[in-house]
Formats: sequence, structure tokens, C-alpha cells
Amino acid sequence: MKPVENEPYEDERTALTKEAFKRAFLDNLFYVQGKFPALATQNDYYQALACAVRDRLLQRWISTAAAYTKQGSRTVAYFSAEFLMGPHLGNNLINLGIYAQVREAIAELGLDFDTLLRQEEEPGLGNGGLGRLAACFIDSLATLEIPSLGYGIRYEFGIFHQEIVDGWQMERTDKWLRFGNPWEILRPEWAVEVRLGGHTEQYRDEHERLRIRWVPGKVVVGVPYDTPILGYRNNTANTLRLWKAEAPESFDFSTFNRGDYGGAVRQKVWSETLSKVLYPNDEQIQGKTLRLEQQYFFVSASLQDMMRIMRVQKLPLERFHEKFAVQLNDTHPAIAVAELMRLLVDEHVLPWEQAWDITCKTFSYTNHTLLPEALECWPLELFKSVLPRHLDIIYEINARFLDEVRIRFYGDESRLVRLSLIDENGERYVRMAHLACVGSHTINGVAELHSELLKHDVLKDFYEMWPHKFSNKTNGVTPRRWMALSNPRLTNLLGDAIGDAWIKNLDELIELEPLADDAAFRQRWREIKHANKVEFAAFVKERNGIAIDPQSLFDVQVKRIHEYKRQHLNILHVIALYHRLRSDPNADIQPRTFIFGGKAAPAYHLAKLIIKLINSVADVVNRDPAVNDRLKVVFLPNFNVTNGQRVYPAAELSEQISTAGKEASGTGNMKFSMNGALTIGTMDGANIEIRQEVGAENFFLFGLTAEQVAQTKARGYRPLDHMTPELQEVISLINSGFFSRGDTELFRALTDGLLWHDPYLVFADFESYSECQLQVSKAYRDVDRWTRMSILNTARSGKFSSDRTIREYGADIWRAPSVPVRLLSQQDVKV
Ligand code: KOT
Repeated sequence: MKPVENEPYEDERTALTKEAFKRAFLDNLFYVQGKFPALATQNDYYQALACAVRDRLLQRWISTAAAYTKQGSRTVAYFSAEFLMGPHLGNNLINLGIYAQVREAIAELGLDFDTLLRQEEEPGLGNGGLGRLAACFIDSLATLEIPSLGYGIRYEFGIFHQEIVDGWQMERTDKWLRFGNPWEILRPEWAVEVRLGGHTEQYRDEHERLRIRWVPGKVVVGVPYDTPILGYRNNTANTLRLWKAEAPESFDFSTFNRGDYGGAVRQKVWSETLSKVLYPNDEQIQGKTLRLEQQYFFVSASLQDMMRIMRVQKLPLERFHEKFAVQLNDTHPAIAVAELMRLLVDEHVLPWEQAWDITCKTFSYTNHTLLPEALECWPLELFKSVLPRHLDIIYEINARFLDEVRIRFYGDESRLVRLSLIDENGERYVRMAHLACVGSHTINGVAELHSELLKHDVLKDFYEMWPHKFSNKTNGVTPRRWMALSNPRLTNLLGDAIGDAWIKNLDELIELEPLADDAAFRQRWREIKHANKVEFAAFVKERNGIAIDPQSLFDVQVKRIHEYKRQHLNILHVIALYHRLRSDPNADIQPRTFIFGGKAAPAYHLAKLIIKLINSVADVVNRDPAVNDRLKVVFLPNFNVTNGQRVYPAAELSEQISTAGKEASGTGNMKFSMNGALTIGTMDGANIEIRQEVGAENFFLFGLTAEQVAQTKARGYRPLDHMTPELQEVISLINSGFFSRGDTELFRALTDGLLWHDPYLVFADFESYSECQLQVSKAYRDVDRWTRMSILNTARSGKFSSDRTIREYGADIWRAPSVPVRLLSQQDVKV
């Protein structure tokens, strides 16, 4: 095996040679798993392989910790309630630069490498885009050698496992820790206490100063579990630190000794529920006490941990903002603003003004959605019962802030009401986005359009107050996982054609551009896409029992199920095509396979009904001989990171059809485009920038713009005004019970919703969408044209690397320089 560049020498134990790796693998099988081949399961082999890889990570982790400690480097702390990591093994092998060699080593030992990879239960500690973005960001931070810590929650149960039963979504708990997790290291010595509930009281300290004491109702312990995060082919291994909640003592002996066994156990059980389960709602908040407790729990534990690091490095707390830049991933961790104030003022007795200065210089806030139902607001009484001291602190922050507003906007009373951290129109709420804006030095959106809408709509008043705080940071995704790991065929072709510098510098893909005109290259490009489709078809056959034709156009929409993302627009169009075929059996229709995938929030009934409709249409269309296999519909169960890695490389058409102005950015759109799929999409989120990069002629645009959507709504939108004869047929077919065994009521909530409300303008965009789909079919039939467009999509996707995004955050927000790491070996470390 080729060692990573800039490696001085290797420890015997962690060498990257094939022979050393085989030996390490067997050592781990014997001495860690306690197994030998006659008894070993595939999972034992996976665990042994993971441990052999982990030893190599740990060597880099120690080297990184040594470099950072020596330099006392400025560190980015990424606070996120979700990290949707996906499986670690393959990614770590890619980043170590030993994927191919380890595959060989395992084969030489007589084992099937892919089977071992499949053993890993993916850590699904996120719902969708927001959590996956956090995962891409920490990959890029490590690749760019920026000192960083990801802080979050080690949920015992991640996002539920989705099964489809009779067309309906069923949720099963995600027991991802069942067989242990070889990638994490428990650090009990750094556990911290987190207080909750209770009340506050005044007292005089030894200097007769009036101070506030928080008398908590309960206390939990946060225990950190660390996962090393490798950079791509460098020696950096940063840390993802996730907190597990435990009871202060594993058994409360005073309660126990009094004979209250139940009480003692209840205390332990209650503590552990804090990190038990991820809330499965995406862009829809449920004001649950436990959720606020979760948020405060990980934020408080993380800030205390950062203060411990400062103590170890002998840095005074007054320099907290120089040591750390904290990024708030939406408002879920926004309570950090009040918690840092509490720690500085109450516990470390700093004057308010100085504490506030440190706080505002520490935090930056990223907004990820404009949907009103996703803006976090906590009922005041609930908030007070969980965080009584923080409510007082928020009142004080608010009073001082509103004083500033009064002076800036003399006499503008309504502005005070709009800007206040407390919503007092009816039941009172704490507005977390306002807290985040006031306590941060920068505020950003995640795509150009989104950032503009933030400034001129949702956060308009804050923009008028502090225009300099606002900027845009268009999202990106890591090309390591989303190309190098998931699309090895394409990676090989790119390697032959332009080398592999693109993996670290995605702009290099532009070198492909001239090859779009090379017939031989186009041929190879097609062969690769075809091979990926064949492989994916086999997967669909295994999972769904449906045979799909790799010659047909693979048209894919995978993402959370949400009305604003408009999976129903897609399925209505499928029904329209079906209707055309049934009305005219000789209709000239491009054969297509429509692939859907995504989870619905368990309580989101309409989203679940959309899943049922897709599956019901699939059941009819897939077995209707009149369609003669020209249309197939597949709902891929349990869409997650692992399944994403299977589907993006096989996709030819990417459906990005949200109502304009609703999708903040989207990141799936980027994964598709870099893997050579063409996009059919609206002028929404990052679609606009993708179209700008790849060229309007290589993008299928349809639908109203965000401005037209706003105007249409302002004029009083009436869906029936947009009814066409074909759309009428489609709705009638659904309501006739044709897809529901004669049940004419099953889909009524959906069809009535569209006919009478249609809040996401499905009808308004239907005709434009159908027309655009005709253009797609036409383009697909011109094989050379399509291939050219596909190559140009990949060639021009350089902007959408999360490395570019992180460079922008680094330059404009964090100002954390990179710190290269020299690899240490055991001989370098003196005990
Ligand atoms: C969820 C709850 C509250 C607030 C925001 C969310 C949220 C937003 N969850 N996912 N998002 C998505 O974030 C992605 C990363 O920025 C975007 O690409 C996508 O458009 C958002 O929908």
C-alpha cells in the first residue's frame, strides 16, 4: 500500500502496508472480538476490520491533538442537534487513501469486502438536509486542516427505520448501537453536570455582592463519546463529540436505602431519556419539554467542555471568543447564547457588559428554513419550568436590546413588538431565532435566494438593524462520500481522464469540459451510467421485488416527504402519463422508471398519504400489461445515507420541484448533478445556482418564480383556475378509487386539499411541469445531446463542494487558520 504523503515513518502496528493490515485485522479478530474463523460471523469480521482501521485513525487523532495543543489553535465548534453521518468504514478508507488495497487484503483472506461493509449500521442521528450538511461540513473542516469540534447528542435511537406495509409507512426503532459502535471512544473523565428546572434565588456572596443562585429541580450528567473525523489524505483527525445523558450516580443510594426502589430507578431512567431518541420531525416543531431539555443539555455540556479545554490550555475565560468560534446550526442550539452568559456572569462573575461582548463575538447563526412552522418558539411557561435562570437572562438581554432599538428607531413602537425576543401577541413565547440574531456577530442563509429572502422577509427587521451581520453561504456536499466512495466507476473514469486532484479541489472537474465533445469519452460515460443503473436495478429487485429496465430513463426524487417539496406534483404527472398511455396505447412515450424515496414525520398525515398514493399508483402501473413496461414506479423504502449512496450514481434525472421560495437550498440537487444527472427544477434554493453554473441549456426549468408565487398568493390563489382537462382526468381517476380498490375516500384529504387550498401551488405549476417533462423526454432520445449535458453537469459542479462552503465560512466568519499535522508514532510520545 502507498502511504499517505508526508508520513515520516510508520509504527509497525498502524502501518498502511497490505501485510501489516492483514495482521492487524486478524489480531483484532482474536484479541478484540475473541473469535476465530470457525466461529466468526460476518459482523465479527466487520468489527475486526473497523478496529484495524480505527487504530490508524487514532494515530492521526493523537498527532492532531498534539499539534493543536502545542499551537493553542483557534477552534471552530459546530453546534448541531443533528449529525447524519452515514457509515464510517468506507469513508475512512477513502480518506486514508487505502480503500482499494484493503479491499484486496480482505479478498486475499477469503472474505467478501462488500458484505463486511454492509454490516455497519449507519448512525442516522439526523432527519435530512440539516443533519447531513453538518456531516459534510466536519468532513471538509478536517480536509482543510481547520481545528474543529462537532458537538451534538448521542441519540440511542436515531431516525426511525421506515418499512412499507400495504403501501403505508411504518416506523421501527433504529437500534443502531445493538452490536456496539467501534468508531466511538467513551471519555468518562470529561463528564459534566447539567442542571434543569427548579427556581432561582438571590443571595449575597462573601464580598456582599448581590448574586443569583439557580436551585435546580434535577441534575443529569453528560458523558462525551468521541468519534475521530479524518481529513482526506492528510494527517488531520478532528473530533465529533456527542453527549449521552446519564443519572448522576448509576443508582441513587439515599433513595434506595430509604426503600424507595422505584424512585431510585425512575431517577436513572428519567436522566437517560434525555439522549434516548431523535425527534423525527423535519421542518416542523413540536413544543415538547423533552426537546428543549435535549437542546439545553448538549449546549450546556459543550460550553462547559470548551471552558475545561481553556483551563487545560491555561487560557483566561476573557479570551473565550479568541479561542472558539461557535456556529449555531439553526436555532436548535440557540439557547447557547443565554447559557454562555449564565456561565460567564453567574459562575465566573464577569460583568454583564464584558460577558455580552464575549458572547456576541463567539456565536454565528445559520438559518436553514423560511417555513413559519419551523421557526422555533417556546411557550414562556414551559421555558420557565425548564430554564428559569435563562428566562431571566433573556429578559435582561431583551431589555438592553430593545433600548438600542428605541434609540435607533425613535418612536417606532410596532418595530419593538416585532423585534422583541418575546412574542406577546396572545400566548407568550420565547423566539429562538431572535435570540440567535441578537447574540451572534453573523447571520447567514444557505443559498443566494434564501439569503435574500431572509434579509427582505423573515429577518427583515434584524437586517435593517444590522445589515453588516448578514451574508450568504451557499451549501455544498463532500465529494469524498458523494463521488469517490459512492461512485467508484465514475471515479476511475475521471482518474483516467483528468487525474484525481478533483477529490480535494472539485473545481478541477472543469477539465472534463472539452471531453463532452469526444465521442469515445461520451461512450465510456454512458457505459458507466449504464453499469450503475444495472447495479441499482438489482438492488431494487432485491428490496422491492420489482424488475426495472436499465434502458429506461431513471427519474429520481429522494428526500424527506413534505408538501413543499411536492412529491405529489411528481406522482400526478406519472398518473397523467399513465392516462395518456391508456387512452392511446400507441402513444409515443419515453420509457421511464420513476424512483421515489423518503421518510415522512410520523405525525404528518398528509405526507404519509402521499407515500400511500405513490405506492398505490406503483401497484397499478407496474402490473398493467397495457403499459407494456414503458412506465415503472418504485418507492424505495428507508431512504437514508446508505441508500443515497446507491441511488445518486444511477440517476439520470433529478427532481427538484419545490414551490419557489420554500426550499432553503437543497443538497441532494448537488449530489445528483455532480454524478451526472440532469435536473428538472424550479427557481428555488440552490437550483438557481446549479443552473447558473451548468448553463441554462443543460437544466430543465419550469414553474413560477418565488416572486410570482408571492404575487399569485397575494392576489388570492384559486387552484381551480389552473385546472386543465388532463389534470381533471388525473384527479377524477384518483377519486374514482382506481388506485385504491374502489375506495373513493382514501385520498380525499389530498385531492380536496389540492382542489380547495393547494398551499404549495401544485396546480399552478402542473402544466409547466408536464410541458417541461416532454422536453426531458425529447432530450433523452438524442443520446449524444443527453450525454453531453450530463458530462457538463459534472464538469461544472465544482462550486458545490462543501470545501468551498467551508473556505467561505472560514474566511468571512470563523477566521480559524488551518493547522497542518505531522504524524507522530509511539516513539514520539514520552510517558
Ligand atoms: C428543521 C427544523 C427547524 C429548522 C430547520 C430545519 C431544517 C432545514 N431541516 N432541514 N433543513 C434543510 O437544511 C438543508 C441544509 O441547509 C437545506 O439544504 C434544505 O433546503 C433545508 O430544508
